Parts: sequence; structure tokens; C-alpha cells
Amino acid sequence: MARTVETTPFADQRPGTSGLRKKVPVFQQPNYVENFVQSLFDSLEGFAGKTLVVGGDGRYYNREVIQTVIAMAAANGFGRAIIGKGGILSTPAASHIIRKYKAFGGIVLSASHNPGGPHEDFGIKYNIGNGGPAPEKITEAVFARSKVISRYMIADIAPVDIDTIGTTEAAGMAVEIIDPVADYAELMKSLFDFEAIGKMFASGFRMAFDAMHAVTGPYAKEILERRLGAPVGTARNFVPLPDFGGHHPDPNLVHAKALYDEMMGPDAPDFGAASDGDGDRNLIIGRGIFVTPSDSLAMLAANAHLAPGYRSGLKGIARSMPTSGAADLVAKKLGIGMYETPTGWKFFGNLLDAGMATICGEESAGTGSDHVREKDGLWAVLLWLNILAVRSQSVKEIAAEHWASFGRNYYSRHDYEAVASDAANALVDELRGKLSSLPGKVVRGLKITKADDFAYHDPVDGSVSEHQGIRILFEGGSRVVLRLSGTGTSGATLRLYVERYEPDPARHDLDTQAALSDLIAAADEIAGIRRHTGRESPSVIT
Ligand code: VG1
Ligand code: CO
Repeated sequence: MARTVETTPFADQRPGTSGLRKKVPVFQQPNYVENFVQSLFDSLEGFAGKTLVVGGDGRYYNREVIQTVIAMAAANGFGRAIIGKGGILSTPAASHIIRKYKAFGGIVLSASHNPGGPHEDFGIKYNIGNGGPAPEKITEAVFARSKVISRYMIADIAPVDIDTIGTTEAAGMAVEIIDPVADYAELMKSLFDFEAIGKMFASGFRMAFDAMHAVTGPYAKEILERRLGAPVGTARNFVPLPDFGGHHPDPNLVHAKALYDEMMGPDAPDFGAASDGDGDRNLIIGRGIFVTPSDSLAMLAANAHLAPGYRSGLKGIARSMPTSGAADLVAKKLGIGMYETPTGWKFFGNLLDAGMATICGEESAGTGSDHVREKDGLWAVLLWLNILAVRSQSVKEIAAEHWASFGRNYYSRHDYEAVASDAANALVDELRGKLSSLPGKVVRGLKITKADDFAYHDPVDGSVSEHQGIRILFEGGSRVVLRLSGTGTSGATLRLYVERYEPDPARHDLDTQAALSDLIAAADEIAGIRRHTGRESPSVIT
């Protein structure tokens, strides 16, 4: 029943920071999805008879592509497909299911925090048997294959019913439709003190969780409201919609502004949180205080031992290079390893597998641990809840105490979205060209001590990843980092990351943008951001 279909290559199927992301109409071109999926299968070895996990964040085109993946997996010789009911699986839940059921790998259909709908974004991401994003070796092999592919295999089958739990068969392959939430909820229960968190809710603790009409809705309903007893209504926008209700499911201060405003207002609940399209990011806001993801990583690491799953301590902490150094100070105090990786969760996989790191994080609202091999939005929210329950303090008090003992790393990211690719590349090329001339120069009163193009040497497998972002370090430990996004779908997105360390507790209450203003001005002077992009200000500040 399997058919071989002739095809011709597309030139643009290179996976980025987190899979292949394009506008929906690009994916809708005849053979576009098939070519990519076949290029992926052609780049893998030894999956005959094995299990493939498939799910997505419910965005537009999710259900159609799942059917294609099922028919192609069957034709290519997979023995079993495990699929989340309705095609739903959050990224961390998919990671867990791959691990739990010892699958060969998994395909996650998502463009994460990017908007969804007929003219918005779609994405395909492959995760390997450890549950983590495919490493560069695989993604580059897929791209190479996609440039020469001449045929794909697909089974002629009727569409599989993905809305009924149970096992069926498609062209010789078992198809198992599972509850997308149950396994994940059990995992969370094994890590956190649900009883203590439940008591906190029972005593009147109030929380607002914004699922942003994306994948975490069903997970939050089940875990927060049903299992932990939070009042009904704690989870908001909890029905996943193909277009996320027309919004960007990006939990930041721009796209989750309503939640932010509420948390800063007079009627703020005790705790506010949100997650993104595929459920791997988190936004943490206490009453009257936004916790930057970099600070959240540091605070979670410093307090993780208060949760049952981390009682025996952390083996190490890893963060992406642009993430602030706040977590480094915690690692130093705990006397554990600290690792600095390029942007993207795939770089944490080896450290987690090798038992070198327990907690990882990125400034882009991603935090996670060795319980899965992806960042995990609800996990971060639950760890915060566990810490709040044990410490019986507010987020604001915990943050203030943390800064008092470690100092505060003021931090912000400025994104310039949809910049012309030529202009963005010219900016980066020009900056690279003058890196060696920068040390010693004084810009806006700030002395540059070092400037380089970050390269990562993986301590586990020895692989080297170059050109992972330009770092400019200043006297006193401040720094700016510039890099181009690998997840955008229109033009280029320039990211400027700015960080300043402040040891003095008397200066821990400054406005972040004001505390960083000299560095922001220096970055523009050094890199010519306004000159190259023609933009007077960033599109998004987080
Ligand atoms: C962005 C973030 C990065 C994150 C990636 C995927 O990548 O900066 O930290 O890992 O998105 O996250 P980039 O290349 O655009 O800077 V998600 O939630 O889109 O899976
Ligand atoms: Co995401």
C-alpha cells in the first residue's frame, strides 16, 4: 500500500534554532511537508519497527500534517505511532512521552510563540530518543538531504481518527491515540509537593495562569485546577485555538500585557504566569514584580532543593550565552558546575544526559531540568509554586532576598523584528570585522575589555558550534550581546541583549531600562543599529 512519489527539492528547508519554521502557505505547497519529513527519515537510521511520537500545539494546519506524518511513518517502516488526542502534545509532554515509552524519536508540529492561522506560522521539529531537540549534526543532515531529495514514500490510507483514545492500525503500523495530559501530570506530581501547593491554594492563595489559547490550556486546567485545587478560572484562555485567538502566544511583557497590568494593579492575585504556543516557555510575575527569565533561572536554582524532586541538590546549571550571569553566582555559591551554551535547547541535551547539569535556562523565558529534554513552561510555574508554598513569602520578598545575597543582574533584550535581511547581515558583518579593534576603547564612558564571536566547544562530544553571537564585555562585568534570530519567518530579527551587574542593595530598585541606558546607547554606537536598520527603537523589549 506504500507508494513512492517522485519529487523535486526545495532550497529553503534548513531547520533553525528550533526546527523548520515557515508561513503556512509555504508548507502548503505540494510536496513541501512530504519532502521535509522524508529528508528527516532518510537522515535517521534504525527506526524500522520502532515508535514515533507525534503531536503539536494545535495551531492551524496541525491536523493535516499529522495525517501526512502518519501515512509517511507507516510507509517508511515505523512500527508504532503514539499521538496526542486531537493532535495535541506540548513540547515538554512530547519530550516526556518519547522518554517514557522509549520511542525512537518524535515529531512536534509547532512554531512555538509565533502567531498561527492560515497566513501565519507553522513548524516541524524532530526530537531524538532522549526526548530532546535533534542536535545540529542531524538537522544539518536533514537540510543536506532536502536539497537532493527525489522521492518520498507514503501509504495510501484513509485519515486516521485522532480524536478517539485507543489503538488502531494504519498500513501495518500501530497507531495509538493517548491522553496528552495524563503522563505529564503524573511526572509533575512526582517532582513537586502537590500537597503543600494544594494547601496554599486552599488557604486562599490566588493565581492567574494565561494559556494564551495555546497548548498549555488542558495541562493547566488538569494540574492547577483539578489536581491542586486552584479555583476554577485560575487557568485563562485555556482552549487551544488554531489561530490562538488572533494573538501571538508569546508570554512576554508585550503579548501578555493584560496579565502584566493586572499583576501591577491594586487587585493583583498573588502569582501570575503564562506559557507559549507549545508550552515550553514561562512568564513569571509576582504581585507588583516581573521576574526576568534570567533571574527566575537563578532563583529557581537557588531554591530547587525545596521541591521533592530536587531535594538531593543540583549537579550543575547550564544557561545559554545571552542569558544573564545571575545563575552563575548561584552555581558558585553551591559549588557546582556552570555551563554556557549557544542559544537553543538542543545544546543542553548532552549536559543533561551526562549528568553534568540538572537545571537549564534561557533568557527567552525557557527554563527546565533533567526531568525531560526540553524547556518546560508549567514545570517552571510549579517549581515557583512549590517554593512559594514552602517559604510562605511573596515573589517580591524572595526576589529582594535573592538580590541582597547575590547582587542583581539588570537585564533586558531588545528585538528588532522583520528587519531587511541584507541590512541585518551587513550590521553583523561590519561588527565582526572590527571585533579585534574594540578592546581598550571607551564608548559612552564604558571601557571595552573583550569582544568576540561566541563559539561553543561541547564538553561531552567535542563538537564545535561557531558564530553563536557577538559579545562585547565592559569593565565591571557589564556586557552587550548581538545575534540574529534563528526562528523568525519574515526578514531578520536582530536581538540585542544587555546586562549590568549591581552588587549594591541600595541600587536594586532601579527601573531596568534606566539602569541599562548607557549600555544601550553604547551598543548602538558600536554596532550602528539605527544606522543599519533604520529603526529608531526596538519592536519588542523584554
Ligand atoms: C528563540 C530564543 C531561544 C529559544 C528559541 C526556541 O531563538 O532566543 O532562546 O530556544 O527561540 O524557543 P532565536 O534563534 O529566535 O533567538 V521556542 O519556545 O520558539 O521553542
Ligand atoms: Co516554545
